[in-house]
Amino acid sequence: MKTRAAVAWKAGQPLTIEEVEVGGPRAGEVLVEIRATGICHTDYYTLSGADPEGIFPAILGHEGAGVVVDVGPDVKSLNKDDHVIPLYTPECRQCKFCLSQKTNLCQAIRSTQGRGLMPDATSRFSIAGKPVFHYMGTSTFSNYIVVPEIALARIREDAPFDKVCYIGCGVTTGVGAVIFTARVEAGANVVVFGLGGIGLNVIQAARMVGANRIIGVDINPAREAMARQFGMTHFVNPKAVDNVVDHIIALTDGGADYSFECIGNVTTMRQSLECCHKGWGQSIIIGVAAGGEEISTRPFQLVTGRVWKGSAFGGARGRTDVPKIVDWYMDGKLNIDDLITHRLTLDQINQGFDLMKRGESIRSVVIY
Ligand code: NAD
Ligand code: DAO
Ligand code: ZN
Repeated sequence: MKTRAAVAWKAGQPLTIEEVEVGGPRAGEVLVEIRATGICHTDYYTLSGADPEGIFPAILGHEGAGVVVDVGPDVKSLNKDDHVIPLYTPECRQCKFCLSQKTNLCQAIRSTQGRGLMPDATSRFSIAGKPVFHYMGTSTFSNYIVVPEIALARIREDAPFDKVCYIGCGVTTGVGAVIFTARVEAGANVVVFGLGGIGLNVIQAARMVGANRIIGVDINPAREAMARQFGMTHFVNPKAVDNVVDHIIALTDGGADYSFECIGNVTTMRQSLECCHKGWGQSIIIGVAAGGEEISTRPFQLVTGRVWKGSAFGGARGRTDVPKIVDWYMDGKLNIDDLITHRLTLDQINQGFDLMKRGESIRSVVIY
């Protein structure tokens, strides 16, 4: 069949809207009509050329929601008309990683997904007979996609696509980092570096679990008002203080119990560790730094009890946890609506990237 999709032909160039051929679902695969997709910083990271794994031409996008149109042979857990969120971190429930219960990083399809291909090492997308690569196993900038069954979370049918698409990445990444990775407890002091589409979700989850002080750090003063609405108690603009680490240590009576880096900058990653409380403070790295970047600190920071950890997709096991996060939104425990600042058509998708680059949007959502 044919679909409309925004194609990334080359790093650094705007996407163009094309008619793309989509092959039907093969064994274990599902054809999904994407109804809405968010535009995340990671799509920009890949499009910019900073992503060492970036492959072109490709159909980007990894934050979607839609409806099952057709299922291939051997698909057992999904049927036509089911509502789904595609998962760039799948959950096969059978690989060593899934069975360990220690990580959400299922490896069942990792090697082909990382090469922009389906598990049988081919692409379902083509233009004029030439293959176009998948992206993160999802490619939600296409109206129709083919996805392995293990990379789809089935969600309730009353959840609005134009809101819950954001659970496909940003909401789950921020909320999950607090709940699944750090397991922040009530009364903890939390510091969040970067108050964008991820950081604001860290903030609302910290409030949800009953954190005490929630300190937000951002160089964009326009982020303060929204962050306060989501639960931030103190704002720090690094440009307005002498030393951001000393400032946070003073604000938190010795340092953060938990800090979250939601920028992707190795300098703020160091600050995020070093503002943690001696003996127990944990720094969770969420931001993705450019290829080749390295982090550093004095090892004594770790010897004296601070912990450096990372979190991918919030530590969430997608098929298990994403439907729960949809319930939290539908029950009013999470605010997604106010984070979606712009709604666009597919033809306007490059405007979404421009808004993000100028720091004017939190989330732009493309509605098909
Ligand atoms: P965003 O652009 O919406 O937000 C980033 C925020 O950081 C902005 O408000 C910006 O003003 C602020 N900022 C930039 N430089 C700063 C500095 N030096 N000091 C303080 N604040 C600064 O981005 P986002 O969508 O929230 O994504 C944040 C990061 O998370 C990106 O690196 C993205 O690739 C990554 N990410 C990681 C995962 C994961 O699973 N680990 C998932 C999605 C996104
Ligand atoms: O299993 O090696 C692996 C890859 C896991 C990918 C996790 C991606 C999380 C960070 C990228 C940001 C996604 C939007
Ligand atoms: Zn697995």
